[in-house]
Amino acid sequence: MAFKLPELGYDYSALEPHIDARTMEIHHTKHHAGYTNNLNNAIGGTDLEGKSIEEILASVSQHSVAVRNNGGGFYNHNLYWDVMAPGGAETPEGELLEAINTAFGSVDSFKEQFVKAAATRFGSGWAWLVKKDSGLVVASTPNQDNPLMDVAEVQGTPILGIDVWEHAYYLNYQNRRPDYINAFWYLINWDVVSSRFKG
Ligand code: MN3
Repeated sequence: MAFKLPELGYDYSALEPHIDARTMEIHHTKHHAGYTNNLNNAIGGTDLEGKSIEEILASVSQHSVAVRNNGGGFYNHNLYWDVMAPGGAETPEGELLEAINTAFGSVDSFKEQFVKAAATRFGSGWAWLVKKDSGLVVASTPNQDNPLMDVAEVQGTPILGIDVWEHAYYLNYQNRRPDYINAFWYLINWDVVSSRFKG
């Protein structure tokens, strides 16, 4: 079974004015579709066929660069669309809120760390809220790497992530990555993040 580009479950215009419809459409139908196709091509006829994406990423150091880049790209964008789904809680609640407070002191200081990780990631990459056995941490990764990978500096389960590749914001924000990062807070569906946290 080949990996499949997911439907978003909402319109490309649903995240306006924070992320414009054209950016969403290109990001989904070109970039994410590209990672998905290239991942399928990279694993076709190998023993990775039929494995889950999580399994593939956990042993990514043993696979090709194409599997690392496109497997990461496939997984990361699935998570990104999911955590920005319209509706749901506007702030962290319940067990997730408690875990954020325990790890960072407050939601505001979590946000500060997350913004810093996203803003200071040099070049292309991602910033993450990561669930580890020891609690929550903020991390960032280059390119399409993520914390599920055995090559990642900080390993764990990503429960929130922001794409800071220029293709995620350039049409609307040009070079103003910080403005895009600030807008991201209006888009997060904390119910989705919570259920990923409970996983
Ligand atoms: Mn992207």
